[in-house]
Amino acid sequence: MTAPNTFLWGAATSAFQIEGAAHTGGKGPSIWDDFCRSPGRTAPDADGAITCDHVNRYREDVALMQELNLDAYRFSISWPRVLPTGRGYVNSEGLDFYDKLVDALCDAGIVPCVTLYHWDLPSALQIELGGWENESLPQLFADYATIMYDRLGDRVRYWITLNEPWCSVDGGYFAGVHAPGIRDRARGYLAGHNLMRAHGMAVAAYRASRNNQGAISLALNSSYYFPATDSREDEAAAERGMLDFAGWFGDPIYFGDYPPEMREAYGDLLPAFSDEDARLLQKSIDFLSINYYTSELARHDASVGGMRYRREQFTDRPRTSTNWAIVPEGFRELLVWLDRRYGGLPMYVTENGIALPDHADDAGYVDDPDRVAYLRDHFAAARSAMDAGVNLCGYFVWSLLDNLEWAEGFSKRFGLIRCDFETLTRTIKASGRWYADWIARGGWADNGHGAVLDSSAAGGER
Ligand code: GBH
Repeated sequence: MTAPNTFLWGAATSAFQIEGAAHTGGKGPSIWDDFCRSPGRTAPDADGAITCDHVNRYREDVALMQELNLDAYRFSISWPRVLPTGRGYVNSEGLDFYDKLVDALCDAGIVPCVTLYHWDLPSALQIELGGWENESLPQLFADYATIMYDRLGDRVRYWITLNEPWCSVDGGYFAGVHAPGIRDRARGYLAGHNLMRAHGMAVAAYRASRNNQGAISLALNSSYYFPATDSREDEAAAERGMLDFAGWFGDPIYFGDYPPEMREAYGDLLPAFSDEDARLLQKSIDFLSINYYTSELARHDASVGGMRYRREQFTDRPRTSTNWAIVPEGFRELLVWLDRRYGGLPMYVTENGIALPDHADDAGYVDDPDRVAYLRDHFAAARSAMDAGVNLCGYFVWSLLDNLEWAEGFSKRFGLIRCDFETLTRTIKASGRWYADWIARGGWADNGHGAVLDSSAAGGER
């Protein structure tokens, strides 16, 4: 893929977190609908039934995107809205919804970027087949993906197969705090393995489809690990941490296998890719897609099984509502690390943002200078990575609007736009206005960081 010559500034969301209409419109249940209904697994208010009611208000939301001057919008498709039981019967009302959304975006001049799987697996596939632990899931995912390529691929040029497989496994199978709520390392590595195989097959299906003119990737997430001390042991531990985090799913989609250090450390816990799997996975991304929120510390610890490091949190940093340390310089380091390891691919930041305890005034307006500062500092860190050679082509803020933060419920607000969950009224926050202005002024161009594009050659503003 050739890098587009226009930088895309966007915002991101996901289906379960904003759509609502969880039990209407012919949609089938997902593992997240089930998880939210299991007593004690989530915050009491965690419920996907209504959330932001985006299914019924998408036109208003697209108009708000225009007010924010967005070039692009990243959203996800709910697999069980399209295929209520995950396979077989197609719910045309669900497919029509995404078709209309893409049309509305195109009419508004906003580039759609589609994620096929942002964690909301059709319940039937979990109950009947055991979910991602079943080796037949990858083919079912590729079949579903093909339905979406066929229906939307004439207008959608940016595709992301899976959002953050690291989170699917860490939350869903290691910690058990996300659906399907399992706590078992071997089962987690197996689920992660089938997620990788699903990505490989879905990319092959894309490249074989009639609508294959766009670019496809997988959204990685990673903290950056700084060594806990400047000892050589901790420096090596931090590098192992990077392989364990970013490399776990980054290496397969670029090299076709897990990092050799992980294979050595985890042995039989990591399943083997067949030659066919490896062939499909190698170079299976046209661009790198990375979601970043925070950085952590790694300390050498031989008593920790596997990769022999201990994760620690920064103690000297301000923290967000989700209790993550704010470390913009780790963002720069992460982008550079990915660029070096994965051959200088074009890169998109597909999520970055902050949850804060917003306070709305009587008119619903939120003045959120800390969100502006977070974004400004992370934009600068990304720009500095570009100065170090990273070919960054776009940046999506998480999130367009306040939404359902998974098991944490509605209290963690990430939006550029406030959503009042009683009235469903949307109000652009100060950060949203700041972002609209940032985009209007050409991003970095007029903000003291130099121009991304040579403005004289491009004939003025972007
Ligand atoms: C993303 O997950 C999701 O894609 C999105 O749906 C979600 O709403 C958004 O972020 C905000 O959470 O947790 O102490 O190990 C990102 C989740 C955040 C997981 C940072 C790893 C590292 C610190 N990641 N986290 S910790």
